Amino acid sequence: MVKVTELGYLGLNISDAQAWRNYATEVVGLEVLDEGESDRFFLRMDNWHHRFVMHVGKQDDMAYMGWRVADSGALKAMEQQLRDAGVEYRVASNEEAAERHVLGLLKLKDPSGIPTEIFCGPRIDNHLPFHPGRRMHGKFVTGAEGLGHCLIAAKDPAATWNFYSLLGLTGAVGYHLETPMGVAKPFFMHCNDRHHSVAFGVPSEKFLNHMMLEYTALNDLGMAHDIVRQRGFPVALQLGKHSNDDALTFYSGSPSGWLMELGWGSCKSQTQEQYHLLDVFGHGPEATGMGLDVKL
Ligand code: MBD
Ligand code: FE
Repeated sequence: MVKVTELGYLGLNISDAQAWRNYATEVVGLEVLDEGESDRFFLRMDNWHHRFVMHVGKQDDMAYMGWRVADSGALKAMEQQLRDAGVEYRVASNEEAAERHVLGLLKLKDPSGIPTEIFCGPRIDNHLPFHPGRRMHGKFVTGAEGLGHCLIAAKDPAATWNFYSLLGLTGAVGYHLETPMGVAKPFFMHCNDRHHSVAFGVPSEKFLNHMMLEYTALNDLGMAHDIVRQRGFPVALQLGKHSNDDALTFYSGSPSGWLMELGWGSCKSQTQEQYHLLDVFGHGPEATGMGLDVKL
């Protein structure tokens, strides 16, 4: 069986380009790369040409998720795997692959309709080392662990689990959580050392509930938190430590409404299932109505 190796890139539809440029650089520490295209700019977090394509328009939601496989042979084998499972996909044209700065690309949809891309051969610009948008003590955790994780909408969690399992991810229910709408039982799935690359099973109106980016240095999480507080960005869940991945994180509202979970200190993915009722400490609720009104 072929497996994806990492969550490699995200496409994001955004309506306020200037707000995002400021937030991404001055709060999070990402680097803006503008190649003069009128409808988009890029965000970098390491030496990849980009990790985020910011599509400027009228909407605010995730546009697509890019899952990497090792090479063109693995991409061919993934095609067979999708065909055997009866999952529709399309081999992208050379122009479409070039648009993503990758060597090979498939396009399909997950069971909730989230545009999904499977690719090999990303462009890595080692001649253009990552330059953070604000001072940073360390870096972002990427490498073999991909860009971070996303909590996404899943209309049918069982079908969603089947789909991401077919892509090669592994995982299970990680919590039983109290919400205003009853008990949520979110799934957490991984494809490398990162504890989880995708999670779902919390009611979400948008494709994207939150994305999590991880700092190597605790000081950078502290700085992000200071800047969020100084500038008065809404905080949905205060600083706290998750029970499943051990990460110290907080959730602030992005200029697009979805949450940004910024964190530090996550443990690696686990081989055995376990579930939790509550987090270790913190993650107290603050700004409500931002998609994560759960008791952690
Ligand atoms: C996470 O990253 C998360 O977003 C939630 C809700 C619970 C555990 C880990
Ligand atoms: Fe998360």
